[in-house]
Amino acid sequence: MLTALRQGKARVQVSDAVLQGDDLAGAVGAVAQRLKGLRRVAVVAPPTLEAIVAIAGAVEAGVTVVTLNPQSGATERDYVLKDSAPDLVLDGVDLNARASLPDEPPADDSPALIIYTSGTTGPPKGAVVPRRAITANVDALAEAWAWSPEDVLGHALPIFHVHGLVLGTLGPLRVGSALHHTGRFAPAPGGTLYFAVPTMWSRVPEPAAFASARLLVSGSAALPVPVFERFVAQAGQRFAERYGLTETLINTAARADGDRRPGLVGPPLPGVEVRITSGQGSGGEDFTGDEFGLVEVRGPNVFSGYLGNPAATAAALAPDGWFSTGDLGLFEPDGQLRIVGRQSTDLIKSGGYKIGAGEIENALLAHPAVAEAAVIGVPDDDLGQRIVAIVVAQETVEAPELVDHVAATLAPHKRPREVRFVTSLPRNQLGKVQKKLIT
Ligand code: MLC
Ligand code: AMP
Repeated sequence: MLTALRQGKARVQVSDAVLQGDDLAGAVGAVAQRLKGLRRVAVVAPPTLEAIVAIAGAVEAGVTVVTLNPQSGATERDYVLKDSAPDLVLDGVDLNARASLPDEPPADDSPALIIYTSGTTGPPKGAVVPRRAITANVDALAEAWAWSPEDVLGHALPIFHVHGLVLGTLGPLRVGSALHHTGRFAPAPGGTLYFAVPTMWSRVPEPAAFASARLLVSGSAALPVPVFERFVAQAGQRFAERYGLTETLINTAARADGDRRPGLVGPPLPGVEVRITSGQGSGGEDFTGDEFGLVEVRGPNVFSGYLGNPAATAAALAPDGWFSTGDLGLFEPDGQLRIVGRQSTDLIKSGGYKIGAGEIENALLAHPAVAEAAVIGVPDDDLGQRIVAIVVAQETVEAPELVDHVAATLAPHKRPREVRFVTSLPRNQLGKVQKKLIT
């Protein structure tokens, strides 16, 4: 799968640490030889050379990788490890070890990654991403963006999610472009191609610093139009926006040689089918023209299901291969997709992370001072949406204590940015919280 790495043509730099060529292939080979024969490993994945070598080694050994957010709290970590039951948890590897890479496992339906992604209620689900999804998607993106070994890819994304992992880590190891993970998001020396979430792009103090790049890519959440226009004016750059999900990897992308317009996420990638429906699944009426509806996707990029959760898989993935994204969108006359919103208000996108309201509500309810809790996403200039918790307390408690409780039990990015105390939550006659009445 990681073709360039196998050919000794990959280069990875994380902050000031570099590993390249045969040294990189040898270090990955040493991990692969150590893991060979195992079924599944969990890798603690901070953005480090060690974690990149660990993930690449497992992937090349044909072992399924469960990626762990290094900042996950005990509740989240315990859940993921119990649910995925790995043979081993890998937290750091020896970068000085060298061995040859084992024969490449066939690029088929065998699972390469299990990535945990939030749903509307309950704990996150493990999306099983097969090897063919990764190879097909990286190759389609390479074609769309003219991504080549000549590129130097710069990013600062977390490497436990699709954006920073499949596109930002496995991508360059397959394509052969150098990878420079900068730690904090900033221009990389000689950088030609950049991947980032809208929050990172909107925080860039001097867009002109990216003027010499070949292509700037934004994704994982909607890029605000003013940010797009600021980069046009100050850097002469028009972003290529692309649209994806953990379950499908990337579905549509503006092309390097195509029309790149604010608010549009491009046409479908080669080999990917995208349709807009009324939401009735494969039996539903397909929408055409300027109506918006539910976005559905089919292709080799689509996952194989949620780990150990056939009911959730069946609810999202039809037997004929169409995956229901839960996003609302429409096709522009020129064939580019516009995402206009999401079906569920219980899925919050904050800083490019998808966060389920139910998971945070459950974490808050586990705090002894909390009697009732409702979590909503509120529009936010910096994060896209920010998490706000509405809480009915049964004991005296200060907001920072509840914020820290969520950060420590789940993960810091899931913490509420604001806590509002109320005496009761608005409920309907069946007792269901009416989030639309909370603003
Ligand atoms: C703050 N911190 C706390 C805390 N308060 N830690 C513990 N307890 C508390 N109460 C820490 C944080 O951990 C972090 O530490 C620092 O303070 C700042 O936190 P933040 O404000 O939450 O984050 P910030 O640094 O502002 O990050 C913004 C961001 C981040 C954009 C860099 O949200 C991000 O990396 N987003 C990328 C998400 C992503 O990759 N999504 C792709 C999903 S795949 P520290 O040490 O970390 O600085 C997908 C498919 C697709 O969507 O299409 O791509
Ligand atoms: P995740 O579950 O973290 O993979 O998030 C997937 C979701 O991110 C999608 O369902 C969309 O709602 C959102 N998303 C990804 N890319 C874009 C984009 N370019 N524009 C708007 N929303 C996006």
